[in-house]
Order: sequence, then C-alpha cells, then structure tokens
Amino acid sequence: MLRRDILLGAGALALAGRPAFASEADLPFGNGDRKLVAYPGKRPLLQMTARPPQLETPFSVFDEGVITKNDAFFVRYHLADIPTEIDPETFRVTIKGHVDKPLSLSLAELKAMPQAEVVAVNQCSGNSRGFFEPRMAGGQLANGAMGNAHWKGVSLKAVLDKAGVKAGAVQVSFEGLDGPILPETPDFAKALPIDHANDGEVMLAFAMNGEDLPWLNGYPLRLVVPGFYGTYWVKHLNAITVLDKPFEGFWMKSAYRIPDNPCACTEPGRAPTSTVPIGRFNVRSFVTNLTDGANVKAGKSDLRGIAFDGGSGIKGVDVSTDDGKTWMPAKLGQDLGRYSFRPWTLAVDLSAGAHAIKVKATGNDGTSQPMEPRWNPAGYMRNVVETTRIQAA
Ligand SMILES: Nc1nc2c(c(=O)[nH]1)N[C@H]1C(S)=C(S)[C@@H](COP(=O)(O)O)O[C@H]1N2
Ligand SMILES: [Mo]
Repeated sequence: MLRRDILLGAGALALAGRPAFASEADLPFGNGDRKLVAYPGKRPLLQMTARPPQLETPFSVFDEGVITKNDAFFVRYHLADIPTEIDPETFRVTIKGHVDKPLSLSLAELKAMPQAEVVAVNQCSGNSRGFFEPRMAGGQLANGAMGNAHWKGVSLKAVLDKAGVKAGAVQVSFEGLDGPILPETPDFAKALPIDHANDGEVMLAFAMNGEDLPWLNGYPLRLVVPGFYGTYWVKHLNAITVLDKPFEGFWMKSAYRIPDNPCACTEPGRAPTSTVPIGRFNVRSFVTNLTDGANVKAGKSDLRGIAFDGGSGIKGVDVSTDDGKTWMPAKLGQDLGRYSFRPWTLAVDLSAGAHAIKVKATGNDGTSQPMEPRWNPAGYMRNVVETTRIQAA
C-alpha cells in the first residue's frame, strides 16, 4: 500500500460531517449533551464539533489502562481544512530558516535515524473548561481532552543538528499540513525557544503505541513536547523553521496565553494585566473507577485512578472519602516515566451513606492541587482537587 487515504469508505462521510452516529451522552455541565460518533480509526467518542472533528475521550476509557488506546485518544483541530490524503512515500518535512543546510526529510530517512521513545501525556490547555465558573467561550470540554501514549520517533535535536543551527537562533516554529478555509484565518503554527527545541526530549513522532499515528492524531508525523500542553504538539508536521527573532504568529502572540503570575489565574471575570505563552501542565489526579452520582456497595472496595504533572513525576497521591476531612495515601502503580499517567490504587471501607471522594496529587517538585478552583479568561489549566460524590448502600 503506497498511499494512505482517509477518504475511503466511511472516512469520507465522517470528514464530510456525517459520521457514524452511535449514541448520546450528557456531560455534567450546561450544554453538555454530545453525540458519540465513530470517526475513521476511532471508536465512538464525544463529538464537540464536526468541522473540524473535535472529539473527547469518554472518561471511562481512563479506567481501561494507563495507556490510552489509539482508537480512544482525543482529537483537537483549530482549522477546518484538515488533510484527507497523504502519500507516505512523497511526504517530506522541511527544516529551514536560520540553519547551515536546509533539509527535506522523508519518513524513510527519519526512520533510519537513531530512534527516541517516551511515554507522555498529551492534554489540551482547555481540558475541563466546561467546569469553570463563571463559564467562558471555547470548547466545552469535560475531563477527556487528555491521553497517555508511548511515542516513538526521532529527537528534534538530532534533526536540528543535521541541519546545523546557526549562531543567533532564538526560536523554532512548527507547522502542519492543515490550514484555514478562509485566507483571513491565521494558519496554525507554534514555536518553542531554541533551548527547549534542543533539549533532546522534544520529538518528531511517527508512531503511537506501536502503530503509525492515527490519522486524526497527526499522521504521519507530529511534534511531541513532553510535559507541555497539547497546543505545541503540532500534527501532520511538515515545516520546521529556525528563527533568529521571536515568532509573532497569532497562535503564540494572541492565543494560548495565560496570566503572568504563579497561579496563572485572575479574579473570576477579570482580564489579566499581562500574559505569557502557556507552558507545562500543572499537577492533576482523578478517580477512574467511580463516576459522580454512582451507587456502590457499602464495605470494602478498591479505588483506582491516575495522576500526572508537567514532568517532575508524581511523588504521592492522597485520597479522602469524607469530603476532605481525612486523607489516606494511595499506593502508586507502575512507573512508565515522569511524563506518563501514574496509576494509583487505594483499598477503602465505605460506610453506608453519602461519600464525597477527593483525590489530590503532589509532584516531585513539591507542588500540589488547590482545593478551590482557579479561574482565567480562557479556561485553561484546571487542576482543582476533583470531587466524586457517591452513595454506598
Ligand atoms: N496541525 C495541527 N496540530 C495541532 C493542532 C491543530 O489544530 N493543527 N491542535 C493542537 C492542540 S490545541 C492540541 S490540544 C493537540 C491535540 O492533539 P490530538 O488531536 O492528537 O489529541 O494537537 C495540537 N496540534
Ligand atoms: Mo489544545
């Protein structure tokens, strides 16, 4: 098979906005009714928009295992003109700008270079935006705009070294094959400081969980920026430009910016006085085997969940079954690296009645989750200690 073409079969219908419709779900906030829709390569996911496809992972998926399966991984696009046909034989990524030797690399050439691997969480900046109070515009997401995968590719540093970064380089910008429908809409492009681009961790990934990247997650090549919000993880990556002055594009200068203060927050409803580009994840944790409003058997049971942060790694997870009055340390599970979801478990004995379960993670950097939600105008970086209310009988 020389050519991959998502227009085959059901894919054409799906990308034309008439995908296979499975059922419906209701997320726990106003306007949270969603269709569960199966796109090419995906099981039924929560459809936020059809053009471009924006799909959220149903939260129960995070209880299936610490790695998020390719067919369940969320999908986020900004611009409606997404690629529908890519030939892996002729696909090239160019490395240009402030370099000694501009390059145009095929997938085969990339795959012949020394390979890099990492297990890392990809999370949208606006994950959980639907829970902000007061509400704001933007994708009304519950907690499923995140996923954890094993990524394989080549390090960006290796590619930059091959091109030879010239003295005076300050940033590197990244663009993918997707584009706007209207010429007035700014094309999606992101940039990283040169030192970050050269840290040996940022990766050009061609494989996800041992397979080609799913189409909607950036086939055939995407940037992986461990510990950083998904906005930097440019999909269908085909242009890398080394810059000798800061990148001024819309998606860095105007969008994806957070208040320039330690909490990245403002008083609810207030605009910040100054902003900076969004960066690393803050620390988060979730219960995965109980849903809010669940009825469970009283007595002994096991709680399960996940925690992650921006790369310091999870030091501990504490759980409360009495709305935060008392806390118990959970047992941490398999360590797939400091950028991965870290599974946790805790055996509890639930008395009959109502329980508010809270989970709070602490990173190796000493930071933890706030008990009260923080607010910012774009609805980014929610990391309040989440509460799951259940009834035991
Ligand atoms: N080419 C391209 N890459 C992109 C985007 C996009 O719109 N176009 N969106 C970014 C954002 S905001 C997020 S959260 C991640 C989501 O990655 P996923 O769709 O693989 O889950 O892709 C990023 N990469
Ligand atoms: Mo995002």
